[in-house]
Amino acid sequence: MKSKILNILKKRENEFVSGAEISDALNISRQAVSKHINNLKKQGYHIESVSRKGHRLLETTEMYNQSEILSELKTKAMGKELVFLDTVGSTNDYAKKLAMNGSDKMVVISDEQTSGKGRLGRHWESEKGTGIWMSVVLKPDIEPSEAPKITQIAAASMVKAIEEETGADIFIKWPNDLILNKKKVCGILTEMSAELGGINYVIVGIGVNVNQSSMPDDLSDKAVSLKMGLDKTISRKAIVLNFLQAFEDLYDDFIKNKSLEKTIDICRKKSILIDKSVKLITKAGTRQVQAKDINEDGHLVIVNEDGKEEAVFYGEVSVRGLYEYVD
Ligand code: BT5
Repeated sequence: MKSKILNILKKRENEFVSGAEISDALNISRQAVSKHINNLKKQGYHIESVSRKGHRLLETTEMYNQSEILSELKTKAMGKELVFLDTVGSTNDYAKKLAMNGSDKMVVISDEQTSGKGRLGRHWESEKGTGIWMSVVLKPDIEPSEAPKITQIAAASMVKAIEEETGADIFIKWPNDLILNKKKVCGILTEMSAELGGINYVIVGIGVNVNQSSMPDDLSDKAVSLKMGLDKTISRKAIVLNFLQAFEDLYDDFIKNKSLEKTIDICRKKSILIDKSVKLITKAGTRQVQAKDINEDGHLVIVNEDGKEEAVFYGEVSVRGLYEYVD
């Protein structure tokens, strides 16, 4: 309801809208209107309320919260159930607790993470008020072995989302990093709970560095924010909205039409690995190979030490000149 009131005030920004008009439009009491307006004020909205005139929104600075996102979200289902937190350990862990009872396509966003995590238990730096720290809960009826494709769908969707909003040229470092100016601007952590019968849920965690003015010393040679790269403040809300729309489109295409074509098209065009000599790091060891393609299943195609092609499902890749890696 708060987001509906916000929408009415936004459409008539700087104009007074009477409490009676809002209560008629939304079929709620005048007292309920006042209560919601007060809550919006507490959230930080600059709303002026004058008796016999009504309420007007004087907003200028951008707000990033649940009502803001829901009031503009146009997806069918993705993110319609949205949990927005001020602070949390990890949105992935929080989403996991809600996943069994929560709905498919539910989203958890936090303004800060105190123990954000990357793959293999690594730390993910998630400073307050600067980045997008978000997890999507999915309940797909697919084989567990297909779950890594969802990481590719998320990567392609986030490239689209950032490029649409900023005009920046973003690249994908298979399987889970997005790159701006040769440094990491976004990481994706896909976790899954599955049994023999199939998948219980998949959590796709996405971290985007948006408005940090600098990165911590230990990351400064490999990490960057959109603001640092583009020299301007970027709207986190706009990127979240773009992402949820793009992700819904590409994910539904995969689940309903069994098609990964649009996703792979983006992953190929935007790959920073194709045609490069790369170090492939897997549990079995480190290999120096040539990256050739991303295949239709989202696997990395490499030319191996014997000159033969191989599809790689999982691993880490390091590239000369990226993240300052020099052999
Ligand atoms: C990732 O792991 O890139 C996955 C990151 C996923 C973060 C999201 S935020 C929302 C959700 N909730 C969570 O708790 N996590 C997800 P990996 O490929 O393992 O990369 C981790 C490495 O990236 C670290 O070891 C650092 O070197 C580096 N790193 C840490 N924080 C970073 C940051 N903010 N930006 C860029 N690089 C970072």
